[in-house]
Amino acid sequence: MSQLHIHLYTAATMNGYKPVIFLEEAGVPYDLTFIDFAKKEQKAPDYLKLNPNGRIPTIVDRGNADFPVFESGAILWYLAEKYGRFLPDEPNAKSETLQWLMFQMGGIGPMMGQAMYFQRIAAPNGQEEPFSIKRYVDETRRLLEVLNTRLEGRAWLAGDDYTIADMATYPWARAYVWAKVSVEGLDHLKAWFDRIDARPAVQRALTIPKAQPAFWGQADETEFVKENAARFASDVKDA
Ligand SMILES: N[C@@H](CCC(=O)N[C@@H](CS)C(=O)NCC(=O)O)C(=O)O
Repeated sequence: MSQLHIHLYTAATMNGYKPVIFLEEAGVPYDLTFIDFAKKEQKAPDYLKLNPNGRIPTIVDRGNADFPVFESGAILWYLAEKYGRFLPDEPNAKSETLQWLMFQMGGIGPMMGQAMYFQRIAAPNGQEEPFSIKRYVDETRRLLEVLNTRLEGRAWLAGDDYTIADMATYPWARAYVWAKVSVEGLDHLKAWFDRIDARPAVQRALTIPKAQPAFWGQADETEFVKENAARFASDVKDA
């Protein structure tokens, strides 16, 4: 039997879910290695050869001489071109898709990531920083308002269809509870959440490699918060 082309290295985080969503949506067979942060597997020398940044996700394409791709936006773009799915061919629609993909990669991800870090990792480890928390929570809310305005009168972020821009943005924006950011009044954004929540491939993807209902505000957070803060405790001490 021929080998599967795509091998995915990932974990149950916002960036980690993105390629899983693509692969499930496209119905592409793949196999997966779960990267355990508690064991620092993302910093192992062999993994760093694939992803010099020492983070997840990464893919290796066995169908392309074991070509490695890191950075979740670049992974979505690579998969979209390889499989001809979820990235329009028409130049303006393609550019719009990449604009909203970059908006996620350069804005929503970093800002929400820091809002989560200061509240969910630093604070429970004794480093309470209200100034930083306010900065990242306010900036995240502003970026979610930009998404809400964009989604007024349209179903998807770019072009006429669901694209890799939606796939990249959804796991972050949808985790607004985890970032402790309100989506009060952002009705177009909430309607877009509902549309993506309803996609069976997305529902499957959010259980692979592991379901984290606390991210999406669907579970009692107490135990998960402790576990999450403990996973990253050494990072806070080293900071
Ligand atoms: N810009 C990168 C960010 C990757 C990233 O920050 N991944 C996080 C999980 S969401 C990670 O691997 N954290 C582990 C660590 O920092 O050691 C991407 O989009 O792929």
